[in-house]
Amino acid sequence: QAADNPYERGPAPSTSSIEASRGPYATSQTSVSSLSVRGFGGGTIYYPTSTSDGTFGAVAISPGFTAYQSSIAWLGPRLASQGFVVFTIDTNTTADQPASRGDQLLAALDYLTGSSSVRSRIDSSRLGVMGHSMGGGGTLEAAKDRPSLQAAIPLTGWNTDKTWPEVKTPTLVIGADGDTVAPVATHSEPFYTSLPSSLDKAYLELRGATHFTPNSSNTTIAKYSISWLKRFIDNDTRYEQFLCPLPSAGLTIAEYRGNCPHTS
Ligand code: 9J3
Ligand code: ZN
Repeated sequence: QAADNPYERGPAPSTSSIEASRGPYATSQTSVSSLSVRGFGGGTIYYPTSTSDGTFGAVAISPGFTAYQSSIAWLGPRLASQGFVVFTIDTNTTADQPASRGDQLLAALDYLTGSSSVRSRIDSSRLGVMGHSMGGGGTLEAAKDRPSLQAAIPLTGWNTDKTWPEVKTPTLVIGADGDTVAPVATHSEPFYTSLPSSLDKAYLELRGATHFTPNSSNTTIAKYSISWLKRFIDNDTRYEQFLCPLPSAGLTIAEYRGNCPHTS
């Protein structure tokens, strides 16, 4: 790792390395029973198998309304193999609303860093949150409630609260151009616009995508999520090249907005 950044992990990235189905780290996984935790519904922890690179940042990910961790499971090994501890969770009930999902993401992070079997592998100062739909709404709630979080990524997020000026966490809002459940015009776009203009923030609108695009492997979601998590959880400026200058619209991106250069 570079002497000037103690948090940098893994080799120098390239477009192909962030688009690959797996990153440089072999991963393991362990399941967490709902019976053994309070405040969320258990889940699966994916983590780099080796301990020789030191500790890693960590990310908790919530599914959406009526859904289980299986709906976001692809992100576990995809992100962990790039050098993160990733906790895909179940919620207490599949009907839990976004504010509750936000609390549950934070409870999952507290479990991960405080009592889980992988706690010694994690740098508890470098944490992030992600989620799909109401879990994306919960991602914004978690960031609002815990400004020490280093990165937040709502995926086709859904929330009745459209305004997020309180957020201090660098946030990448990912929407889908064909979403009829959480249309970008009434969800992701106002979420993005209402975040502070001084915040490191970005809006990625997927082209040819639906509300459920984040429920299976997607290279565009993966490459920009990896870049955002690396840039803001690990302070790894080697990934800035994929975020600034802003990516252009094209085959898989309908629109991309953001503020460059990044300030944190
Ligand atoms: O988590 C989601 O998919 C939220 C979208 C939804 O169905 O909200 C209706 C109450
Ligand atoms: Zn608000």
